[in-house]
Amino acid sequence: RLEVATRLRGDAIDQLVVHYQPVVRLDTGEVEGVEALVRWQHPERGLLPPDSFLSVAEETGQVIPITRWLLRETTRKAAEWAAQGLPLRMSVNISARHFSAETLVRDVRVALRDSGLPPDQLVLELTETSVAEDPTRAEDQLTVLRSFGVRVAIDDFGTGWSSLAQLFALPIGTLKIDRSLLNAAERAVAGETGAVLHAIVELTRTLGIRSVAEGVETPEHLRMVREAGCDLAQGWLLGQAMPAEEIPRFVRSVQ
Ligand code: G
Ligand code: G
Ligand code: MN
Ligand code: NA
Repeated sequence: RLEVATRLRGDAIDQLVVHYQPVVRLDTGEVEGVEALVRWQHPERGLLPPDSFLSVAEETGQVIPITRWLLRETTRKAAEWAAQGLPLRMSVNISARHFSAETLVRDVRVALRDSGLPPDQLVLELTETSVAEDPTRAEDQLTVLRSFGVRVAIDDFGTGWSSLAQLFALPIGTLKIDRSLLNAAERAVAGETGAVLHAIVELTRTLGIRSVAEGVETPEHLRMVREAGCDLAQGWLLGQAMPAEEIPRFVRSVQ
């Protein structure tokens, strides 16, 4: 772990690559957007998943310059696709550390300004736990970000045990239902997972926010999330994360 952290401090940002996973509209089947997922193209160890280096980067604070770079890279990419007639909403994961830092607002503003991307095409994904840490500050931070016109999604919903009242008092536009719920469908009575999904979707409808089902891996998963009325879905069945060059062809092939 230490070795990895040390290496990231050098020129490793140059070795990061971004893959993009399609986010699909369940009513039309169209790709509405993509989620940016970072990987480390390590010179000796190959392509490393984010889990293997982001937790250390979070501890050292390196996650902030990494995400700053990622915001610039992904907004530029989304603006480039839009100029090619392929407008895709870009979702970027923001770590708890970055969310609680002063610099996030500036980093988002600079990325939007330099890329020219319309702000409503950028979605910041925050976990339940990072907004629950300090709800008052979270609300202030989100209000400023929302005033730019960017969208905010709560990621990994259902894993954080946060206060629902506090969570839904925040100015959020989208709820991403953690894939553990669909994973549980294989173990639990399928009807139970369906009922939970229904209840979550009802809740989002009432609150006027959109729902994304994550981890759609099988036709049965897809059937369940359609039946529950989720707005959007993501998962291996619908499209894996892929390099930027593959996105235009993928998006056109499903439309
Ligand atoms: O795509 P993958 O399964 O490898 O991602 C694993 C985890 O890493 C996911 O929980 C995802 O949210 C997180 N992750 C991926 N990319 C980023 C990133 O750019 N920033 C942060 N903070 N987390 C990311
Ligand atoms: O925490 P976050 O939602 O950002 O995590 C996204 C992660 O989920 C990525 O690492 C991505 O590779 C992974 N992922 C995407 N689709 C699926 C899927 O259908 N099944 C599983 N198990 N993981 C998925
Ligand atoms: Mn995410
Ligand atoms: Na998630």
